[in-house]
Formats: sequence, C-alpha cells, structure tokens
Amino acid sequence: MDAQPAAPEPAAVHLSVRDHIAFIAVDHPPVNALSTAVRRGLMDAIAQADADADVHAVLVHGRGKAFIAGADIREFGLPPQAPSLPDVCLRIEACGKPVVAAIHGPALGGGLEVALSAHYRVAGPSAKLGLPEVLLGLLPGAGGTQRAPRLIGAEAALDLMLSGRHVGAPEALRLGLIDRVATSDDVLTEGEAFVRHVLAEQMPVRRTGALSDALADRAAAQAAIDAARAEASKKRGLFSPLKIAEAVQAALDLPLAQGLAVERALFEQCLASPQRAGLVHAFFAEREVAKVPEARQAQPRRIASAGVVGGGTMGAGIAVSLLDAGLPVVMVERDDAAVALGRSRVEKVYDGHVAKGRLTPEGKAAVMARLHGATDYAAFQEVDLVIEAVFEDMAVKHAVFAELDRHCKPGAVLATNTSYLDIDAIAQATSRPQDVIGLHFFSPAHIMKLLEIVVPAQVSADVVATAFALATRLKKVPVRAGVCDGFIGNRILAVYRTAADHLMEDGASPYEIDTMVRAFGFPMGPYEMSDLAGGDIGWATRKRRAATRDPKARYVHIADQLCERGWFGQKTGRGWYLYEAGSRNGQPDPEVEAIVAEARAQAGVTPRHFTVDEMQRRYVAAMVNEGAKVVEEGIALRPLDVDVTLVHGYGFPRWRGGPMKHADIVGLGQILADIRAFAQEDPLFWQPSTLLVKLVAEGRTFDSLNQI
Ligand code: T1G
Repeated sequence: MDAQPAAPEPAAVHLSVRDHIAFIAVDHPPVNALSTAVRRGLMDAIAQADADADVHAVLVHGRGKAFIAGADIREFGLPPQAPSLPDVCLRIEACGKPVVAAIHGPALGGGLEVALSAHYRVAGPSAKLGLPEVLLGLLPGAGGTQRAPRLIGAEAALDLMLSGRHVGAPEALRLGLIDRVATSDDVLTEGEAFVRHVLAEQMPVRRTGALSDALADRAAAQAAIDAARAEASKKRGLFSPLKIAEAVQAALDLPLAQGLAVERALFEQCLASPQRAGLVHAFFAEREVAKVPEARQAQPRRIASAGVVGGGTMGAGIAVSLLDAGLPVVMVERDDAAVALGRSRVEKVYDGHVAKGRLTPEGKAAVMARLHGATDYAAFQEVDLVIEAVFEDMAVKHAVFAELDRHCKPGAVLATNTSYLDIDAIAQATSRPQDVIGLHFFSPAHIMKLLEIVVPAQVSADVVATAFALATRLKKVPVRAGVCDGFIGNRILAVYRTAADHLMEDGASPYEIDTMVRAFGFPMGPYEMSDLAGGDIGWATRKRRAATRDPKARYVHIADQLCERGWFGQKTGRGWYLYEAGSRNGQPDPEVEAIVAEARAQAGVTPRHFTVDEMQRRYVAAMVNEGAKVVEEGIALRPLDVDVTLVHGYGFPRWRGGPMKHADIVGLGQILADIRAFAQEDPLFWQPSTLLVKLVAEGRTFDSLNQI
C-alpha cells in the first residue's frame, strides 16, 4: 500500500470575519512562538483582511496560554525563511484599517513587536509584556528598538530592553505600551469591544512607527541613551546591551526605515555572537534538565507538608525555601535553645523582606505561623517530606535517618542535604531505602537556584519524580546527579581548583589567577571564593580525602599552610587576602606571597610567567575534562546537566552556556590538544576523558549527547 501522505500541519493562524471585524488567531502550541508557519499565516491573514472591503478593523490574539512568546528560538542559527518577522510587522503596521492586539499571557520579544506594529493594544490580567532578547544575547530585531522608543520614550524602552523584565497590564498602561487593561483574560471579548469603540469613535489608524511625541524631548532621550551606554559598558563581557543602545540612538536620529535597517544590522551581529549560542543553549538546558527518565516513568507523591532536621545555616535556609513555596514546616533541633536559634535564623530572612518593603509585618507573621519547632522526631509523623541538614558526619546521618525511619509515616520522602557523603550508605540506616534521596542545596539555600537531586541505587522512581516536582515548587533549577564524592558540582570544582593550585605553585600568584577567572566571566576567582566561604571548609575536605589521595598525585600544600595559621578568609580577617575590619574587599597579602614563594622553593619549582590565555586554557580544560568524566560515568545524565550545574551553582558565566557548551564553541579538538600538552608536565593529573577522546575521534560535540 502506498505510504499515506503525512497529515497536514494544523493551521498556525486562523482568519475569520464577523460584523466587519477580521479576527486573526495565532494557534501554535505551546506558546505561539513565531515559527515560519506563524509568520506566513500572519502575513497572509493581514493582507487578506486589508483587501476585504467587508472588513473595517482587525483584532489579533493568541489561542492557548500565550499571546505570542516571541521568535521561535529553535530557529536561530538556521537559514532564515521568508517572511521575516520585520516584514510581517511592517505589513501589519501598514494595514489601512485599525489593527488591535488583544494580549493575554506572554507577549514577549517578537510577540510584543507584533503587538507594537498593531495600532492599539488591550491586555488582560495574565499579560506579561517584555523585550527579553538581551537574555538570549540578542536585541529586539523586528522593529522593537525603533517602535518602543517612539511609543513610550527612550528611557522606558531602554529599561525594558536592557533588563529583559516582564511588565503586567497596569504598568504597561502607565508606560503607554497598551491602551486599555481588560478586566478579564477573555481578551477576545474585551478586545472586540475595544475594536468597536475604535470604529465608533472613528479613531485613526495610529502607526507606531510614525509617532514622534515620546522622542520629542531629544535631550532627555539622548541622556537616557548615554546612561544606557555607560551602564552597558559595565556589564563585563555582554555584547548585546551596547548594540541596544546603538539601535535606540538610530531611533532618535533616523527615520523609521533607516532605523530599521540599522536595527537589522545590529541584530545580525548579535545573532552571530558566540554569546547568543551560549545563552540560547542555557535557556533550553534549564528546561531540559527537568526531563529525566524517572519523571517520565512515575507520578510524584503529594507534598503538602515538610520537615527539616537542623536549624543551622543550611537547615534554616532550606526551611525558608519550603516556607516560600507555601508549605507548613516542622523544624526539629536537639534542644529548645537550638530550636529558638533556628527559628531566629528563619525570622531574620523575613525581617529583611519587611525592612525592604517586600513583605508586610502581617505577611511575615503568617509565614512564621507555618513554622513549628520541636525537639522530638515524633513531630515529623504526619509530614510528607523531611530534609536532613545536620553535621556532615556519617555516624550522625545514620542516627538521624534511623530516627526518621522510626517516626515518619509510610511513604514519607526522606531526603539528605549532604554535599558529599555516600547516600547509598545513609539509605541503609533505614528500612525504606526506596524513600531516601539526596537534595543538595547550595548556600544560601533560599537564594541559590541550583538543587542537585542525588539518586541513590535503591530509590524508587516516584521519589525522584517527587524531588523534581518539589524543585519546581521551590523555583529551583534541578539537576539529576549520581552518587559519588562531590556529585557533579563539587567534584568538578575540586579538579579545577587543583589546576589553579598547580598554576600558583608553578608561578602565577593567587591574585593573578583570581583576576584571570574574573576576566573569563566568573563573579570571583577561586581564592576570593575560598575567603568568602571559609578556607576551613576546603581544608576539612582535603583532610578527609588525604587517606585516599593517590600518593603519586601532585599535592600543593599552600592552602593548608594558610589554614594552619587560622587564615580562613573574611571570617578571620585574612585568608588569601587581607581584610580591613568590616571590609569585604580583600587586599593582596605580602605574607601569602612569601608563603607561596617558600612553597615553590620547597617543591623545587622555578616559577614561570603564565599569560592570561595560558591560565584560562588550563582552568577550563580541567573543568571540561572532569565534566566529561562525570558524564561518561553516568553521574550526570548529559553534558547539559554539567552546564546547568556550573552556571547555577558555581558562577560559570551563563552567556558562555556552561563549560561543555563553551568547549563545543572552542572546539573539542583544541581542548583535547591542550590536555595532551599539559599532560607532558603531569600525566597523572591530565588524563584525558575517554569520552572526550571518542568525541574528537568521531568529530562530534558534547551537544550531540544532550538528547536522552
Ligand atoms: N521559542 C521556542 N520555544 C519556546 C519559546 C520560544 N520563544 N519560549 C518557550 N518555548 C518552549 C520551551 O522551550 C518549552 O518547551 C515550552 O515552550 C514551555 O516553555 C525577533 C529575536 C514564554 C514565559 O525570550 O520566557 O523574539 O520544554 O517551560 O514557564 O526580536 O518560555 O515544553 O519542549 O518556559 O510557562 C524572545 C522565552 C525570543 C521568551 C513561558 N522571547 N520564553 O514560560 O513555560 S527572541 C523569549 C519564556 C525574539 C525577536 C527576538 C517562557 C515563557 P518544552 P516554559 P513557562
């Protein structure tokens, strides 16, 4: 039998006419992204409506949960298909009859640009309007940089474009982005009523590109542009903010057609930038990480209440995270004093919100009323989930989980926040290993987005699915990790920190290394980070690992020598840097440099100079190589899981996409060649990952492994 012809794609845009109004509906789930089919459908529909004598006005709206979420990000980097979005917007704007955009849900990027090319706009309570292209390394490339300033002025337009923030309907009305706030999300009905109002009042076809009032005060506009330029040049590394300022300058100085040409040229430059590739990768990776096998295989358990063991820094932070998600929380500590201290740590966070006007005193009281302290594990007997955050010692964890096993109801999820201990071993302390999982929060737990969900051998799929569902409620970025020392993030951190120590002993100062790492795009370098977190933490890890460390492995003693002096960093007034009383800005310490020099002499090292490029290549190669090992061992499901972990937990610059994306952009062959060159000096430390070698041999990228 002949193959059946593929079922035709459902139309992405529908046109219907009723009582002299043309209704153009965008219908391209899940978010009405402006794919080629949508652009083509819009172009055809507006041309048809414009030509139809029976049509006196046009209403454009979105079906489903969005107006239009923007250009189809999946199409970036592919050969462009006609019609281009700028041309679609020009055609809508040129329509001889009034065009009204009725907005509910996201109208973002190209979606807002379509709305701006309409002559009027109505938005409902769920509307989210914005120009977030900067978050993708881009700029509004379909007239947004030219029409938004003409409609709402340079300053407001630049704020939207440089922040990428979303505005709701009331603020959009105040800004002048829209003409009416709909009382409900039935924007079709209220939009139609507005269209009839436009017709009844014989309101003009008001083309945004032809407006000039909002830019009439040229001095104010120029001042806003200059301020934006100054601000943009402070955003180290980011490419598109400066281009946005240039595009708005064109809106101020040039007629629309020429301004659009400038915008197009600048957009193409952003599109070609590696930053767009990195940021688009990060956008999708942050969504793909939640797509794990267990979440497809099983339904999550219901979590309506939670418990935390421990009211220390981590326990209190986790309690805040759970309270912020609306859950009632039971906090158990060893005695009343510790319970009170834990409660006060939680309360301090909410006092901060009240002080900043983010929370009313009543709101704070309501949250705190959901927190109950206890000293007896019996208080956990009704909760659906308990997260343990006590001292990092296996005997202590065993005792805690034995108690949880005794008191928690059947089906309760028992989670540990351990940052490196063996969770399989912890699970063995209970009669229900299938309910035990790792939830590794990062300090401060209520602020840091990353949540490593560590999956022990015996955990059931529905508990893993529950952990991912909980991460969504906590607004965390979840990454599935296997059980090993350090899981994904801390394991990779230990290796690139060692690479930094090797560089230091070989001739680079800790201060040069920190500067190099900041220049790469991290917010701070490894030694500044150590001083911030406390050098004693790393010291304890090194001491813990001493017994199992390969005696043939190179070991740099410098960090230990500082810790032996009690120089732990900011909390002791000195670490790698010297801190004036109360200051967080450290100064290089000549005594540290003397210790480094002495260590080099002891190690028989003749110090050599390293260029920034040489240091960055070593630092990155160590990170990528260990990341590849983490993937090949199955500790991380995909390279993108390593990317998301390093970006959201370790400060890796998001505009580079993550270490594995960065390696793809640099070229895996280059990374492997670097590793092989460094291995000439230290073959034990620089053992290339077999996965990396294989990918290079096959001419593949890490990205080719990102589909599971
Ligand atoms: N293109 C393609 N897919 C998109 C998409 C887009 N613009 N936006 C979302 N998706 C997919 C997403 O990957 C996920 O897929 C599903 O939709 C649900 O998304 C020319 C150049 C709209 C606020 O930056 O901010 O226009 O995982 O999980 O939490 O000037 O998605 O289900 O397979 O995030 O409800 C500008 C990006 C583009 C908006 C919805 N627009 N999207 O959030 O759902 S550049 C944006 C979002 C542009 C023009 C320029 C959010 C959302 P899957 P989700 P959500």
